[in-house]
Amino acid sequence: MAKFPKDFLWGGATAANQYEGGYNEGNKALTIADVTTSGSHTEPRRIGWVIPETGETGVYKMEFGKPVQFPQGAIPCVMEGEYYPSHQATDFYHHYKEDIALMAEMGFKTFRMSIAWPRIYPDLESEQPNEEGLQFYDDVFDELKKYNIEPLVTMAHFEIPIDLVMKYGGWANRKVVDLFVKFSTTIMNRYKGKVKYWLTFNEINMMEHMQISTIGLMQVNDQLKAEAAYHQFLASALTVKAAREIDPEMQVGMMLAYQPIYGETCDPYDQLLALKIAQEQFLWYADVQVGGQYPNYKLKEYERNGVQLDIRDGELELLKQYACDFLSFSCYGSGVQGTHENGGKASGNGLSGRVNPYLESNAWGWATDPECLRIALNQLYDRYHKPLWIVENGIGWADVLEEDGSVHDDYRISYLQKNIKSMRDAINLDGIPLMGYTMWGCIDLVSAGTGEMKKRYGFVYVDMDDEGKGTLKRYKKDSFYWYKKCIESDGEDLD
Ligand code: P53
Repeated sequence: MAKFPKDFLWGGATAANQYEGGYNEGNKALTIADVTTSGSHTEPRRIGWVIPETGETGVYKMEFGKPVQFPQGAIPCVMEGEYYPSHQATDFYHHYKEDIALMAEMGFKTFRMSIAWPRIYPDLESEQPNEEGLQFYDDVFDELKKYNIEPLVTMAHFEIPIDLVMKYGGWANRKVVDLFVKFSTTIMNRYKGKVKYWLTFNEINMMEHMQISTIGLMQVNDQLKAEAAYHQFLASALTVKAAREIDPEMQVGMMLAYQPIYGETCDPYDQLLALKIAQEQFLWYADVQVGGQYPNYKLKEYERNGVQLDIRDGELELLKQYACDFLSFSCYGSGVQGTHENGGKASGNGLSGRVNPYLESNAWGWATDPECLRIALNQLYDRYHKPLWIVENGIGWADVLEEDGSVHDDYRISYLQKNIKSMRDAINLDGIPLMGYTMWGCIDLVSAGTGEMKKRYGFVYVDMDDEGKGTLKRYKKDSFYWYKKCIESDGEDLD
C-alpha cells in the first residue's frame, strides 16, 4: 500500500503579514508590509514615499525581479485613501481559536505560522520585549497544543520593521545581526517546550527579486546584496547556536524558494543555462545555510564583480558549525530556461523563465507541474543529505462562494492529488526523508505577490475582498473535506 509514514507532519502554512491583521494592536510597530498597497496580476503593489528635507512625495512600484530603487533620501510612508491589505488581512489575530479548530478538524499535525518581529520588539533597541506580543503567541501555541498540533514557526517571513529600514538601512548593516539574534533568542527562550521546529528566514533567496520586503534595502547593488545575505547567514548560524544552548530538542531549518529548472532543449547551452540559473537563484543560498560554506562558483562571481565581504575571525567556522538542521522549501511548480529565440516568456511567478508547453497554468500564469515535488526532493536530497520539509505548495485561484456557502474547488483538489502523489513516490520509491508537508495559505489570506484577496489558496474560504470588504466569516471548501480524508488515510486515499 502506498502510504506516508505515521509520524508524517501534515498541515498548512501561513505568514503573519498576510494572515494576522491587528497591525497596530498590542503595541505592534509597523512593517514594510503595512505600507504596501494591493496590486493585481498586471499592476504591481506600491509603496508611497516622502523625502523629509524637501517634502517631495512619490510612489514606488514593486516590480518583481526589478532591483529596488527608491530616490535617495526617501522614506516609506502611508498614503491617504489607499487600502493596505496587511492591516486586517484575514484577521487570525482575532480568529485564531476558530481557525485552529478548523485545522484540527482537517486532522492537521502541524501548523506553519510566523511571528511578527515588531510585535515582540516594537522598539528594536529595547532590552525589554513587548509582553502583549509574547502573550499573543503563547495563547496561539496553547490553543494548538489542545489539539496536538505541532507549531512550525518562521522567525522572519517578509517581515521588515520600518525602523530597520529607517534607522539601520536594512540588512546590509551588520548591527542588524545582533538585533535579530536578540529577537530569535527571546522567542526561543520564551516558547521552549512549546515550539520545537523553527525556520529562520522565509525564502531567503527571494532577496534576489524583492529586496525591500526581505532585506529592507531601498537601493540595491551587488555589494549591498552580498552584505545583506552574509548578515542573514550569520544571524541564522547564531540562531542555530542559541537553539542548541536553549533546548537541544529544537530543530532549526532553512527555508528556500525552490523549483526544478528545466533546459528548454537538449542543446548543452540550454542545460548549462538551466544549471547556472538554479545555482544563482536557489542553490548557493542552501550551499551556505545547509551545506555550511560558500560554494566556489559564488566566490568566483563575487571576484569577477568586485564584491568584497567583511568576514571576521571565526565567522566562517560559525557558518559551518551551525548550519541548519533541515532544509525546508516552497515549491509551486517548475521553470524553463533556454537560449533559442523561439521560447515565450512565462507570465508566472518570476522564477519560471519560459513557457512550458507540457504544463497548464492558473490565471496568474503559475504553471502547475505534477512531478515538481519528486524532482525537487531528489535534487535537494542528493546535494545536501539532510531531512527535507515541503513548507509551501498549493494553487492560487479566484474561488467562488456559492449561495449555500459551498466552494467547489475541484482544480485545487486535482492539483493536490498530483502533487501529493509525487511526494509519496519520492518517499516510497526514492527513500527521501521528508518530515512534513504544509500547504500554503490553508485558510485564505492576502497574496504576497499581488496583495490581492482574490488569489486564494485555502481549504477554508474567508469572506473578504480586494477592497477589504467582507464579514471575515469562514466557509469550508470542497478541498477541506478532501484533505481531511487524505490525512486520515495517511495519504493513501487521494481520490
Ligand atoms: P503569492 C513568488 C514566487 C515564489 C514564491 O505567493 C513566492 C513569491 C512571492 O509572490 O512567495 C511565497 O501570494 C511566499 C508566500 C506567498 C506564496 O509564495 O504571491 O513565501 O508568502 O504568499 C505564494 O501567490
